[in-house]
Amino acid sequence: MSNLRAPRDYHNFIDGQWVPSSGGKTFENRNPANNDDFIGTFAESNADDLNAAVDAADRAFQGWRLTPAPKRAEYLYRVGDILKRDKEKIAREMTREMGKVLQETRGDVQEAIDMAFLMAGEGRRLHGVTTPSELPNKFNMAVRMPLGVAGLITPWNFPIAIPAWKGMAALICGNTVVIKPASLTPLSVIMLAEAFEEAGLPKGVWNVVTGGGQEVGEPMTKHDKVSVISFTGSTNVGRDIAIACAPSFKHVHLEMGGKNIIMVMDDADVDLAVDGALWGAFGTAGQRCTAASRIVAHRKIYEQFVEKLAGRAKKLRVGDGLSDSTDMGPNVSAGQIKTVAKYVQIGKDEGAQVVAGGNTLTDGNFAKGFFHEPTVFAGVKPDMRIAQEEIFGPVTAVMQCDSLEEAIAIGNGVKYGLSSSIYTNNINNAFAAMRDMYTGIFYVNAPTIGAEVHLPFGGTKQTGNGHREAGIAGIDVFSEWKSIYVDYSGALQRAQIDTEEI
Ligand code: UN1
Repeated sequence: MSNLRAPRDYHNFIDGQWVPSSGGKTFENRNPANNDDFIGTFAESNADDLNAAVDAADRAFQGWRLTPAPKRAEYLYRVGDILKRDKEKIAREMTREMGKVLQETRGDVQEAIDMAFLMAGEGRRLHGVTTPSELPNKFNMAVRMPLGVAGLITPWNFPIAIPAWKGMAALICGNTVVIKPASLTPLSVIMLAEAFEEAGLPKGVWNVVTGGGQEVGEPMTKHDKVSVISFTGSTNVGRDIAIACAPSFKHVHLEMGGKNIIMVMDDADVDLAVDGALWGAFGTAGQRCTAASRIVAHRKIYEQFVEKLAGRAKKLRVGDGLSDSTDMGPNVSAGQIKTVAKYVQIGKDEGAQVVAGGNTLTDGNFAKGFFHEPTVFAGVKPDMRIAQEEIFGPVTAVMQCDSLEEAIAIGNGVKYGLSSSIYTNNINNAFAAMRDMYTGIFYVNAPTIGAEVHLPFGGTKQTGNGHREAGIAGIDVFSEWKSIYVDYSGALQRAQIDTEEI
């Protein structure tokens, strides 16, 4: 632990300054693997703090908007380099505040680095459209313009990657940013702000306000000067945000729940599918929007698959994510552990069988953290609550099917549509599932997790509201189209009227 930061008071980052909340309130942040490990206090902000940050972002907007995009990109390249240099340090602090194992927090920082570089590259593209006019001596094009102040509300499960997905896209398009990180993982976003500060980003372009959803998030969704909100979190909170943004027609991008499925066909490489299911279900202790919380296995390989999966799940080593010998870290909070335990009970009451795990861990080293065993339910029916509702913990529900068609019907039979996957060696099955699964992300012979930053990320149905982040799709959220017509004929030319009939 010696190379971790000493506890201290962290402040908001507003207009290039580190400032405490105007109300003087703070909240504590502790390690979910060991509650005695105190990380520091953070500003418990209020609407005045949020207003100050939005005013700073609004003042900075004109200068930033008019900074050429390739110049804006230079700051992003610099931030990418700083994150690369500090990757290990940031990853360790992130494991300490969020719990997932070090390999995964390194991946989280890497995702932020990748996004910084991807969006920096966009600074020399941000392509628009040029197209012929229907009239002579007239030039037509459509260009992207920024919206203004972007309000970002980000989750705790990818504490730096998701802020970077949203933030890098917002900045390269010429928007300024106010971000409210999840209260369970504020330090990761503070560390990102430190990188922006070191990169010399102009003051007011990136602002961080820590604190609660009601105190900071809600006023953000209602603020006149915030033009777009981008949120990742639960479907219920996403709905409230959409409603709060509706009266002012604020743009809103929502990335919400998932109930992702792995389909294992009778012609699959079963051992490969077991590897994928373990990683998909128990990576990040199941706390990913993309987690494989459902599996459907063909009747012919079902028994074999369940036995192997349960055997491997029992062998996963649960513990402190900072230790090299840990495969799966704690859940992020007491509340999260309670939800997991509640759903395990629901699954038992519904008649599903626990074939691995099933318990909260409270003895010895586990006593001071929020640990739960990797848990596999078998004999699950598609309409059971554990097969329908997002749990966001280390629990997966295995079902049985007789055909690809049935697997697809089960797969699509939930209210979410984020990610899905098939294990098969039959190319026809793979292509049919690729076409018919109504999810925003689909994998063949890989689990439901593992999205890369240069492809669109998001989902259908109650997972999203039609937008995507990451890739080029990510810049659609943070830019508006302006269609421009330049008439150099010297005469009045009327579209649709002064065109010659042929
Ligand atoms: C999330 O689950 O909220 O594809 C994000 C993945 C990661 C991102 C997940 N690259 O699982």
